[in-house]
Amino acid sequence: MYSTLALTLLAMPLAFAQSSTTNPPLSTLLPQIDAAPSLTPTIYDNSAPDPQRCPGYKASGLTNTSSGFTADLTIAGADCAAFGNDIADLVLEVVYQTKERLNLKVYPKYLSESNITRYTLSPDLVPQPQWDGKTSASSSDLTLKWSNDPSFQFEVSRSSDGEVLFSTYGNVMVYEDQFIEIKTSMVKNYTIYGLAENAHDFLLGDNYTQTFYAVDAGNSIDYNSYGTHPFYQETRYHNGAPTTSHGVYARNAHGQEWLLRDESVTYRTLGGSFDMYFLSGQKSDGSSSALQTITQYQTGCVGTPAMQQFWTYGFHQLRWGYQNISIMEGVVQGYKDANIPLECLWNDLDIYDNYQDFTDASLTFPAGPFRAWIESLHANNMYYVPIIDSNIYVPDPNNASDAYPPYSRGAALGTYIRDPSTGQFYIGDGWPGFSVWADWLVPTSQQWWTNETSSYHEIIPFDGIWIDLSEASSFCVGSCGNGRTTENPVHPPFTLPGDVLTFDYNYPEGFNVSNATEASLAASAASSQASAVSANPPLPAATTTTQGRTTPTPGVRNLDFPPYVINNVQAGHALVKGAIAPTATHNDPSNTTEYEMHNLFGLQISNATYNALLEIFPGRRPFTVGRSTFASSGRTTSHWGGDNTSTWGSMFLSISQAFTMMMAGIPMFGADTCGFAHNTDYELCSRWMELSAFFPFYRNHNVKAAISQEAYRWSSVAEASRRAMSVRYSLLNYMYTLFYHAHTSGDTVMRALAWEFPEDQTLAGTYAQFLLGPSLLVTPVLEPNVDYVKGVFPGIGQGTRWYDWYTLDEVTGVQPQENVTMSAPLEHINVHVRGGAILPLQEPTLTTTATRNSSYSILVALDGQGAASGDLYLDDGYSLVPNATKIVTFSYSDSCLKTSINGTYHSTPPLANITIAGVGKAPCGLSLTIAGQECEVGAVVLSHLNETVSITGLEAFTGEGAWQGEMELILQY
Ligand code: MIG
Repeated sequence: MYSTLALTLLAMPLAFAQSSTTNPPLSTLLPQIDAAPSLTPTIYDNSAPDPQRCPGYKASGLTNTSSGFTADLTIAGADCAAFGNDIADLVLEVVYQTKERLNLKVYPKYLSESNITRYTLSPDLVPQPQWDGKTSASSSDLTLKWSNDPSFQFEVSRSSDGEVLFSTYGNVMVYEDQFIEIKTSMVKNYTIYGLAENAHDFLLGDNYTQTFYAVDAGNSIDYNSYGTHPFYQETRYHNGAPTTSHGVYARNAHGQEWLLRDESVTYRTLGGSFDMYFLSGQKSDGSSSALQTITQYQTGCVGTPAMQQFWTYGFHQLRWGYQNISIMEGVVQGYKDANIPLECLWNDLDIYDNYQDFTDASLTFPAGPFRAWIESLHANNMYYVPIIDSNIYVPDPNNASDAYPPYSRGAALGTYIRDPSTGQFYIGDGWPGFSVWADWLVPTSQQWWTNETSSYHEIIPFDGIWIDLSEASSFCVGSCGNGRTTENPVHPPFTLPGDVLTFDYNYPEGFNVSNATEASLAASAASSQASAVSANPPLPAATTTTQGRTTPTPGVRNLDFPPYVINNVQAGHALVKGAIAPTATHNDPSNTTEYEMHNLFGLQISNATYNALLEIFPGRRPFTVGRSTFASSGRTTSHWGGDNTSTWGSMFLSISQAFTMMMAGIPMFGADTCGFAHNTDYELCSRWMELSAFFPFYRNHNVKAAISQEAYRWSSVAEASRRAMSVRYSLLNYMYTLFYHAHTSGDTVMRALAWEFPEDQTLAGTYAQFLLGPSLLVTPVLEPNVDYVKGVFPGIGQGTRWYDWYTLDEVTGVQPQENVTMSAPLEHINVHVRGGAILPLQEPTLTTTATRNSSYSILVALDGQGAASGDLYLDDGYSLVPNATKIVTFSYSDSCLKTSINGTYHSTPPLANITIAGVGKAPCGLSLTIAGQECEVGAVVLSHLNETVSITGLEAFTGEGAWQGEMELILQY
């Protein structure tokens, strides 16, 4: 019934033989160059000092300001040198910035030009929230109290009821040149969320450490990941009294850890200042909520997400290992033949000559035919996005035929990060070999990057840019290419997918049950490969040494090996491993080091790429998808979840990861659908294509040297994809309108059930289901070998009604909090519409362009009061500043549906149908007016099935466009 995996397995040696010939032979860059000393993370080091034994600070010289107060903080005893050199004199600044936001800053009193960047994060890099010019302590939602007994400590509470939100009482503040710490008491079994980016349960729990240090590591469950978003939201349940919420944002880009422990959270960074923002989560009526807290974070702290082009919500297909144009043509044809929507094709490193950005692989992707192929996509309303790696190849200076102009042009501008030991460029290692990285603090770097990307666009007419390895990842330790660039191009210090003996034989959990024969074939192939590798290792093993914790030295900062060892996921945990070394310097006047800048590279290259795209496509919303992000990245970039695995566990975690990305203000988020590393199977891929259809960014991506996983490869995956995509494409306007609200007001797109139903404490840890916007409940299957799924219908029994998307049958006979078993055949994903919603729909087709031109319909799902509302945002779908927009507001009550229209954007398709679910009883007639004109009801079909009224044939009255005239529809009883 499903595709023959046995065949795929037989084809493996062939695939393997093909790719091994296209890679350069394993060569000079040995694993030793990748080795770094192995360290014990401080959280696991029992001999490490306890910073809470430090003396803390005393506040003095308090000065009231119109927005709060300032004071001096002076160390209250002998230096303790826990993990750095103590800084004796600090400044405390408390500012009631807005009604809902309180800022507390602590930074050194004596700053010089050379140390300023160590301690404060420039507003040029990351937005610095400001005082609104009017709020003061008396008008704030929040109250800060402090004491000097026994040392400086502070407490932030909610002014209205005194609820304590954050309190360092009983704990000391530690401020050293390589380590700062504050510790807050927390309520028992606290409920906090966020601290993206992580692969962890959405409800973070009180036995977890979130490490932040941007890292090139796939599937780094419970560790640091690609991005850094030091923001959490806390929910407090109060046994029947209204649930409350608040948030904390710590604006600091250093390597850091958040220690979530029983009744406390400890915040530690490797430097910088305390720049804490406390968000009340309160609305104007005084109540607080998670959604409001997130809105306050986005609108007040980091900025709201970029509006995306309409087409970007279509389905994207990528894989690493699309080795030539005819393979790409085959993929397009495969989707077409299978009648599955396909919007955008992507390429990985395969398009480049020896992995060098902007080059062309002249044999496999010759520029002329490549361009012609992209133009053929454009002619069919499809789009194209290539990868651009963050590292820039350094050509062999002795080999004229190795010239690489993008490098030389940047070198002439001095645009790269430097190696302080030589003053020359820092030369690490990437896919093409020894490489450099742009220093975005050099003002001309933007111009260089714009020039490189726009020159490339003249040859390869892409529609967006995918930025990879922006952590920034380096495959060796230190400036390993010093004096060795004549060896370029060197092979990375590990075997590559496609090199000998690297075939991936892993399959998802449950594959041994559904595909027993194939699973045992794969297992024996894997074990013979493993024996072959151990008999004849393709690369010598890396030799590592163990290094103890460094101790603070007065006047000296050890940047590569700071005394505090964060729990970096890299083997051996050293900061120098897998990334540009912390000692590398930038070219700004203070020669800021990577130690300060590391977590910001991804933000900077995404911002630079956004700016470059604005030059390439003036006035058009840039589409750039980046891997490493920082607080505020959502203003310019989209993001995918990075290197997950083809496992059910990975698919499950993608929902939690999505929620935290929504909080972080990067709603254009999606996971590599069907899984990146390892082989997928038809079952996982069917379920994942269904699930991701409800994520904003919908892309199937796969590692090289695993089996193919395009949606048309298996009949079940194809059918699952067609069905789920038809739901998605019907709802493109709903998604787009959600983004409009995210962009304009900081609203979220995918939502946790707990956010929409805050009074139900049983939802605090629910992340196997989610809502898209407020109105669609998605209940995916997340485990193998089942044809049912369990889920809850939040709010049911308390007035909320739910309707099956496909049948419009109302969910009945369900108890509050009941875990309901729903039928879920392999090709079906359960989607329910929340009563009270009005959804504008269009006809699902194979492209977003065709869908945008198809007729509209309106789905009204009535709530317990027989009412509903909704809205629709329209514009041209691509302009940064559209010259016309339109907002259609829908409301339904007392059997009457009304639209009101604001704005002049003209969407031409007519309105075809109106469906109203949950009416309870068939009306005997109806009246309809559009733009004040009575419409001939006789031309309208009225039907009644399952308590649903559907009115069809409205095109006759809306030929000028569905939203040209306000409408009033009255059902008569
Ligand atoms: O070192 O370009 O996350 O999506 O396929 C791996 C090859 C580099 C990592 C990305 C992945 C991409 C892969 N890249």
